[in-house]
Amino acid sequence: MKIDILTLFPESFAPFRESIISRAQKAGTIEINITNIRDFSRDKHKKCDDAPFGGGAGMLMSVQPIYDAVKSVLTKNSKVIFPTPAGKVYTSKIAQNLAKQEHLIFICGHYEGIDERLIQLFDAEELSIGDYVLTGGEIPAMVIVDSLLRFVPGVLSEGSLSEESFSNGLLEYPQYTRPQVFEGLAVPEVLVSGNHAEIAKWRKQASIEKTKKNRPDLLKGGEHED
Ligand code: 4GY
Repeated sequence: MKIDILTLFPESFAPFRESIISRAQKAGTIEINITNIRDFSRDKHKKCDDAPFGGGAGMLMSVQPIYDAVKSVLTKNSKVIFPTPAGKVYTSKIAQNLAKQEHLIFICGHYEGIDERLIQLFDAEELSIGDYVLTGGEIPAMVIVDSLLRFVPGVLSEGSLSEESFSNGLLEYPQYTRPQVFEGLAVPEVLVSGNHAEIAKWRKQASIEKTKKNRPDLLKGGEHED
């Protein structure tokens, strides 16, 4: 999978040179390219913002530099993503579908946003990572890329996927490691019993309890009785 990220702040993607993502890049499973939108400004001062028609506070990103930046990476198999609080809420299910794409292009917005015609022209998918407003699209782009990579074959070690939160519609069960008693708190006895059937039962029940407490909205479907 190839991922192009278009941004006015390429330095903010420094964390991408670390950890899991760079390992996946080295393995050749994915390729991530960062493009500076400012390189596409035709203005003599490399200006990349402009006032909105209709007036109001703040500036928009100029349309031409973004248009040319997208054009410079676009192929017939590209899918363009625009992270915005005005988008459809991003979920693990959307991550799994994005992971099947050959090429993703992220437009990172800044200031008050981008010209709506860019959404139209590139049939961009508007995705929101949650109901709050950040100062730019870089962090949401990183969130989306980081979270979809686990669904690209070969990026995560096999097996680390299936028991995580959301894979079964429930939150992850509580986990414990050594020591068996810490600050007077003991690990649930069943987890040290060696009885794998009982452990699986306990984990399912604990997942349901955790979901009831933290995310009751996830239980609305009613599949998980108890
Ligand atoms: N929430 N989910 C989000 C965001 C910042 C101005 C457009 C979000 O996805 N993006 O808060 N983005 C804005 C800043 C330009 C993006």
